[in-house]
Amino acid sequence: MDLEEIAQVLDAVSRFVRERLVPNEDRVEAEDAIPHEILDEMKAIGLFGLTIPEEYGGLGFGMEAEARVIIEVGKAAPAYRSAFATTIGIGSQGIVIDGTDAQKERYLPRLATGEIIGSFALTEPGSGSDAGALKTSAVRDGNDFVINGSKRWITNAPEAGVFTVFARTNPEEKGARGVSAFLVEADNPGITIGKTDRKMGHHGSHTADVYFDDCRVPETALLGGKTEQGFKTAMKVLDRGRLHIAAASVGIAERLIADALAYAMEREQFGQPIAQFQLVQAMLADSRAEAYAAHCAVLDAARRRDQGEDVTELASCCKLFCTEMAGRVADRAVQIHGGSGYVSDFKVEQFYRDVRLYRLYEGTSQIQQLIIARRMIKQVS
Ligand code: COS
Repeated sequence: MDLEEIAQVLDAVSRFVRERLVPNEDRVEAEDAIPHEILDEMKAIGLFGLTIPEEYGGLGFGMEAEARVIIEVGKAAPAYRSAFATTIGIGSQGIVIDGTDAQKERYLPRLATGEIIGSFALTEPGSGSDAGALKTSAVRDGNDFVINGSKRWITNAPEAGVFTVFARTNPEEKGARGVSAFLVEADNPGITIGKTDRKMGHHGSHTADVYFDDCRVPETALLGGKTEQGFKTAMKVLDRGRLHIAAASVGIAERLIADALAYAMEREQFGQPIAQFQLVQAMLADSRAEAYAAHCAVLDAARRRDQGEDVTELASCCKLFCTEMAGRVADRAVQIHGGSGYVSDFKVEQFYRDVRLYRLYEGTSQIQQLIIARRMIKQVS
């Protein structure tokens, strides 16, 4: 896509956010579901195919264009983005980056239209931050692999059509090296989806455990046709995913700032709008400055990724800074709203809960710090 076409998509997405997503936010929160008609509209705009290559029916957006779209969509309740985010991100990028031609042909066209939802099954009850310690096993049996184990908090598991599942094929190797990735279809009789988790926020976006009980898949389900490459695939996918979450954090921060400013201009105390008070202005100004820095950082790292740079360190810098920034901005937005920020009549109460997740998933802030520092040390040793 050329720049003009990307600008047209961005324009359509901005309009969609204002006219369709924001007005339906209370409904999504109350019903814990994205309305079907909105999902259909997302598919029609191309959101489910945003990052899938054009030859497989997607829009083929690079990282910068994706980040720009996600900043826009991020200005509405986070559950909307989550509906398509795993399909364009962690649930498809393993196939895009490392899949065989046959795997690409089998899944990418249906992912791009939203006909099937892609999901990413890495985390387990016993392995979260230490992803390489996962215990789910995949044992070769003739031309098949048999998968056993369980996965935890898997986003979009109840809706998924295909899971990228990480399982240990080499039991001798306890760490990251023994892990392989498989594409497992949700209608496989060896899969059971647990009950949908009750969460602090992100209502309308569903997570659940996924259980594999003698789940038999053909060897063609092995991602890229190679064993023991799964952990690297996961890390490559997460490099992109972390920039995506950073962009989403920028979007929600910009929304919270706009809402807090509007409230501060309207709410009067001591005979004047509270926006006239310097202590309120300080909260607005700090939020604006931090969101601006975060916006610039995520676009810079995204552009570098598009130019072929290794952005592992920068992706972690962006994930760390942008998600922590969104947490601070949400906290100030509640403070500016005062008591109104603590009741659910205004959206800040919900967004305050929603943004908390950004500092946890796709690697906690502490994991990002660890990745950044490890890279810094490696560069000088
Ligand atoms: N791209 C490509 N390869 C990568 C990579 C990346 N971004 N990051 C690591 N690798 C490779 C390493 O080079 C290493 O390869 P070799 O075995 O050939 O040396 C291999 O992967 C293992 O890497 P490492 O030794 O760094 O693994 P660790 O077990 O120490 O784990 C962390 C590293 C902690 C960074 C990783 O487990 C992690 O990201 N944890 C968080 C998981 C997460 O985000 N979970 C959220 C689930 S999705 S919602």
